[in-house]
Amino acid sequence: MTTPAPHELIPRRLASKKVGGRIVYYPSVGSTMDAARVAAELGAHDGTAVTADEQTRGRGRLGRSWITPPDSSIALSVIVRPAMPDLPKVSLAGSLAVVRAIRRVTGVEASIKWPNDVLLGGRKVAGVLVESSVIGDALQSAVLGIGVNVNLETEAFPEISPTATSVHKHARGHVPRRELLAALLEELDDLYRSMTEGSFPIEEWRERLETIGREVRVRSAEAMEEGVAEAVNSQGALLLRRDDGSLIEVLAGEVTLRV
Ligand code: BT5
Repeated sequence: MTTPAPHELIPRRLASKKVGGRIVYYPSVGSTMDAARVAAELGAHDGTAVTADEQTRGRGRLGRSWITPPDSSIALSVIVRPAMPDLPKVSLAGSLAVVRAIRRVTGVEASIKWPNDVLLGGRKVAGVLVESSVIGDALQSAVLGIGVNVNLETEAFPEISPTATSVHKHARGHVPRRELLAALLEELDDLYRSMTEGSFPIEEWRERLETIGREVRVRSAEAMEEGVAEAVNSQGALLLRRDDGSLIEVLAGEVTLRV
């Protein structure tokens, strides 16, 4: 009997202690978010990672869709159970881990568009989504979802081609997904540990933010606000200086540059 070769995506060896300690792989799945949520409800360990070669119903925030065709992307969902006050940092860890992993594997420097898009050359190369399950005041579990376009030919998808990019276009050629996934899991492991130890590197995340100091328009679930993106606080919330001089804190939303 022969042992099947490990799939192209699955890392052979990881330095991680927690994140990626177990990896569940699907050739094709609706969304890794749903598969991870079910696994979390069944008691999967903290740090369990769910990944897929293809998603047929990949999703973004607020019901938007996330395109994940086969052989082209990383689709990853990680089960985490942080202390409730650390929950906002989970998505910051996601975007910072993507920046670090891309740098480690390709030497290319990505930036972050608040709150959590990862950009290369001003276009979106990765997106981050956190879904949590709370009963009463208690956080049961959260799922950190990360989608990265690795070798995706974005031109084939007119709905995203004007705004999206893929790592391979900036790294001169095909990028090994297994290596990038391994780096991503290891960086997430490092950031998750620093979060639980109270030493999350918020400054490193801030330094990658390209939004600070710019005139922006922020659309959140509640309202549309305009002003100068002045800073982010220790939880990653955006501090926006409105035209009337007042300063407001925006927890989540959509940023466009004001022209
Ligand atoms: C996000 O949402 O950016 C979060 C995306 C999270 C995807 C991961 S993949 C693994 C896990 N499983 C899932 O089902 N989801 C997570 P948002 O900020 O709402 O951005 C969504 C918008 O990005 C869409 O409306 C499109 O305009 C655009 N978009 C969709 N697919 C894209 C892609 N592959 N690359 C770049 N932009 C894309």
